[in-house]
Amino acid sequence: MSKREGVISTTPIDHNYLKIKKPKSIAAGIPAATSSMLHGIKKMGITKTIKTLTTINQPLGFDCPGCAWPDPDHSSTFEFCENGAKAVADEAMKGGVNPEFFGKYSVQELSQKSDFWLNQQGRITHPMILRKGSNYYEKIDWKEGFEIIRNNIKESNNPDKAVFYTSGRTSNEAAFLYQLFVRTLGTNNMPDCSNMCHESSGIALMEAIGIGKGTVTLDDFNHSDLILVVGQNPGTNHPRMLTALRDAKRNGAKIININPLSETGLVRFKHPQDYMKLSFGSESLADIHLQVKIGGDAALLHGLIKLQLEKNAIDNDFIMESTSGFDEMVANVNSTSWERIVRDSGISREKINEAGELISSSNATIACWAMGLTQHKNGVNVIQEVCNLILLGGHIGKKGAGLCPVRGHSNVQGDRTVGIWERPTAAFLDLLDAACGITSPREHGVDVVEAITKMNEGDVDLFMCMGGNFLSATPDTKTTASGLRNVKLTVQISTKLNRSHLVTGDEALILPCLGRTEIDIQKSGKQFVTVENSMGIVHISEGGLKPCSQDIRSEPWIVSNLATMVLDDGRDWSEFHTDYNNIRDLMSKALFGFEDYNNRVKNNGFALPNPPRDSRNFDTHNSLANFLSHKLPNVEFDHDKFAMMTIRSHDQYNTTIYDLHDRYRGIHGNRRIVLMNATDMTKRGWKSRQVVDIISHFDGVQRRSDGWQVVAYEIPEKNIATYFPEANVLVPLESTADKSNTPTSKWIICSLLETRHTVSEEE
Ligand SMILES: Nc1nc2c(c(=O)[nH]1)N[C@H]1C(S)=C(S)[C@@H](COP(=O)(O)OP(=O)(O)OC[C@H]3O[C@@H](n4cnc5c(=O)[nH]c(N)nc54)[C@H](O)[C@@H]3O)O[C@H]1N2
Ligand SMILES: Nc1nc2c(c(=O)[nH]1)N[C@H]1C(S)=C(S)[C@@H](COP(=O)(O)OP(=O)(O)OC[C@H]3O[C@@H](n4cnc5c(=O)[nH]c(N)nc54)[C@H](O)[C@@H]3O)O[C@H]1N2
Ligand SMILES: [Mo]
Repeated sequence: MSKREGVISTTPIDHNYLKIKKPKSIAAGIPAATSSMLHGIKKMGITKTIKTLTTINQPLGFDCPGCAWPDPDHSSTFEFCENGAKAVADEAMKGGVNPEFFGKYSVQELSQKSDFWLNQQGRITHPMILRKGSNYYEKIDWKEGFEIIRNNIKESNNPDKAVFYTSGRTSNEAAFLYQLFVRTLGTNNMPDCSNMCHESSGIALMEAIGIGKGTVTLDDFNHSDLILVVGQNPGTNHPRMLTALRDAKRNGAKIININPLSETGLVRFKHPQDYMKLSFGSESLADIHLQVKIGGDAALLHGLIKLQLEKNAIDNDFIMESTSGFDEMVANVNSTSWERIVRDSGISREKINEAGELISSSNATIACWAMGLTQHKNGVNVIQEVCNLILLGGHIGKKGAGLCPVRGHSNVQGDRTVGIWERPTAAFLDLLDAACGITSPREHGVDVVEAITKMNEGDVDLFMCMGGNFLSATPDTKTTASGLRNVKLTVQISTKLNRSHLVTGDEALILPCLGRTEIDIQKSGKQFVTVENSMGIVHISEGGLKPCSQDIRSEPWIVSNLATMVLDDGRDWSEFHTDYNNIRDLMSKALFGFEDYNNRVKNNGFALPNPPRDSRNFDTHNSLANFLSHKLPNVEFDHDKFAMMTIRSHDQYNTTIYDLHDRYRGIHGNRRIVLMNATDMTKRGWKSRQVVDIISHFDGVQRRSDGWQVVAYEIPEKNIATYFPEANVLVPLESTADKSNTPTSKWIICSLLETRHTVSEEE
């Protein structure tokens, strides 16, 4: 097995420059609008910028690859946000990562560049191969690439030794074909980014309400009295959600923000379009900020539930008719003392009372959440506590109310709906098998964490990724790297260069694909694809820009050609890429809720069935909504340590680094930052810019990362925050959420050591 000498797996420190400003109090507005235009113009030129920004999220345009937040029904003007525009501009870059580029830089040299630099080089233009023992990628043609994959699968002769990852940008059509290919091959080894993202939400909701998805529509925000935003930073990660929150407020709703950080977007918001109407005032959003300690949400929720019970602010009819487990839930919550609630949550009794008051007086409450809840050991449990609070008031299946997990990747929900799942249900497989004439394996496959373990055990011959950046997105970067190096062949279907192209198996392929923004022409003509947003609405996405290279292919084309080469299953796979209508026709038969798919999706799209939302029906084991209450997690740790959360800056899309700033938090030019409470710093005699090394502790094992600068920040004492993916080297592989196996990226126990070397004030 070849280990390429000198190839490193973590992001190197590129410089020590750091400028600290006051965190912003207003999100969006003119700086956001100019920032999106500038990003666009820098990366794709003026004409392309205007063309691109005017076709995002339009009925006839493409779905924004930025996030899964839904579009308003009548998007007559620009419906984009700063970060959506950045995502689009980033995809629309020129094809700089071409065979000449790969001739110039060895894999070893590339691995020593920063993530920011790698992304700046542009789009990948040709299929490339890294041959065994070689340090340079070489051009290869598509057919030879597919043959190499086929040979690997034939030699391995065991489908369970192949693992197929999916990131969440892949269209419904490509994802459906991909899972059909993988199941025909004979395995359910389909880990996906969801395993690290909203898996906890899916499991929690499935047990509680019988569907692993949220129950609100965008319109519900206009009819809501109260919106809880828990563990989510919409100003950066779902900026278009701020418009929905603003409109909700204009209609009289209140907003409660539950977060260890106040997060600019939730403080005040200024819609970029308002400038065009010459209205310059900003609007405040959150009415109450509950500055919970990291991991303190379960305690807080017990407190809020206690208050509803005390005030008898509960929907007795709904509870009697449609739910189960109420008495057990009440007994459990009553056994939690107020002392414990205040201590674990870090929030005073008065503040909790204030929030409890708003909740009890609301007739229609929506609860939104994201990674601040899912990426904890009790991720599933704490989301079920959110469900308890919502069920208690009957805030489900009625206007203006419901549960709203806010998804990340723009089609992560759709990918799961069409079958990207390592643990498919028997009902899903039965229908798939009947419609497609295959016999899918019934044994569950591996998720992300299990895949890494399997690689490290030498049990993976082929590791293929439909998008994403597996090395950097996963926990425990060094363990993941050693796993990847243990694989015979790694294959990345990608748009942009990333670290997963550099830390590879013995042999590695890069198969470059079209992005969402690009025109996709196949034999029958121009094609469109379909996606599902965070609220279960399925609609069309059609790119309008010229592809960055003639040698890249669409994801459906890649999968159907690969299947033709690898499988001998008697199916004519070529009809799928010739005309995507053929894929959708098969999906109509093979998937629940997709009847007459082609017609319905062409007709403005449609909402997938959602029994709790549509009819207050719950497809659970007892056909009732279930109160599921849990003992509080232990959030105690040694007095000299910290609980660390790893979060996103304003200038990144997951592992893609657009720039080195985090404007809303006042951080400029550097990402190796530890946000820390000033009191904790004073106790140690530290000032901002103190350089520290971070050591994480789990199960007696220490992981270390050197050279981070401390910045004083409004964060609870004993809590710190660092950026993902630089900090992933510190996230223990074995530290995962119960039931969902999601890495606990928001709960890493660390100590900080003063480094001897210091950095200059500003360079
Ligand atoms: N521009 C941009 N947009 C994106 C992405 C991106 O990287 N860039 N990523 C996309 C993806 S895949 C996803 S999943 C989403 C992620 O969207 P978010 O979930 O908003 O992303 P994170 O930065 O992980 O932020 C988590 C938030 O939870 C808070 N938090 C952390 N721990 C706790 C806790 O214990 N309790 C509470 N109450 N809060 C806590 C943090 O302070 C932070 O505000 O965004 C999507 N959209
Ligand atoms: N510590 C820590 N770790 C985390 C998180 C965290 O909060 N903290 N968040 C987790 C979450 S929520 C998620 S979702 C994962 C994200 O994990 P991934 O989805 O694996 O990572 P991304 O960075 O989104 O993937 C970026 C790459 O996708 C490719 N790409 C972009 N668009 C397309 C396309 O249209 N098609 C194809 N085929 N490829 C494309 C590009 O090559 C790009 O380099 O990370 C997780 N990891
Ligand atoms: Mo995500």
